[in-house]
Amino acid sequence: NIAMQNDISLIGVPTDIGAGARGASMGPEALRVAGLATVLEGQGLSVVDRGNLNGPANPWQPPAEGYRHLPEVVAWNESLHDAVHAELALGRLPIVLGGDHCLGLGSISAVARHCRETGKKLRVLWLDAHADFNTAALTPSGNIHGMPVALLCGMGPPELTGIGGTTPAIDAGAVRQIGIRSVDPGEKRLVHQAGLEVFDMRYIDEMGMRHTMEQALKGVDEQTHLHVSFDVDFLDPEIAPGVGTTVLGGPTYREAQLCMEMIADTGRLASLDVMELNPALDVRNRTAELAVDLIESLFGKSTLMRKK
Ligand code: 6HN
Ligand code: MN
Ligand code: MN
Ligand code: MN
Repeated sequence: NIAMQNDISLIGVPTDIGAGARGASMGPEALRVAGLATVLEGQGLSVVDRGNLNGPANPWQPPAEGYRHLPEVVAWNESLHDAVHAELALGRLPIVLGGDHCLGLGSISAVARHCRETGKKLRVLWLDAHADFNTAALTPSGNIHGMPVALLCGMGPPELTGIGGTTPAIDAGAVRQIGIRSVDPGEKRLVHQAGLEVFDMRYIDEMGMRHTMEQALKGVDEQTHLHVSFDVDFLDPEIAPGVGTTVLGGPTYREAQLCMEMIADTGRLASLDVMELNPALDVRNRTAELAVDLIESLFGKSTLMRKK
């Protein structure tokens, strides 16, 4: 792990503006209460909590022309983009405490901009039950948390796809999706059309998490900026009930641990999103504690010292 940045910045983004259920706005505080900073410090990292960003309240309106809360989603993502970019420019490793997954747009557009500025090669691991690859024409809900990957790939309204100044913000080839098990019919066609590399649950069932992660991490080297966008609904709802859009049949505790450990082993993790945690739906902060436990592994905790 010698390559990994030691200075961590926590950025809370208390909003559920892109979600279909209220409550992800409480995610940042639940992660803090579950001990995130202390656990990272226990890994020898230096942690600064930047507190929470501010943004518009959730007006809880129905979708308009395929998007729910478009202007508010723009405002939150612009401010997150600036915050993440500022941390990266300081040479720090930002952890975004969501908030719903529409915030992946602001976060990853900033990471991509930083990669363009520094000549780094971007790899995004998208850990999720969902592909989040909808557009206004395809979405069954209008909820923008179902769209961030498509937005990053340049599909959507310019006020969102242009955040960070370059459209598309990323190339679809930079993304590896893992744990996918719920994709809407139109969204499925677009995933194929864009050539997104998806390791869905069927793949993980048949090939195992170890082989899956070997494939997803293939090509990651010393020039790579590795970004993990961790939607907590990636996990099986049996162990992670505190999310708004549960889907049966996700990775078990051991599979999720292995996933995190294999990412840690690359030593290339350079930014992280923790999204969709919904304390209003959780049971005694159990899902937040599980997320923190997995993040500990992502930052290198292993059961025994291992020679590398
Ligand atoms: N998430 N595909 C569904 C939709 O409404 O577009 C669900 C999206 C869930 C998004 O969990 O980040
Ligand atoms: Mn998601
Ligand atoms: Mn999801
Ligand atoms: Mn752990």
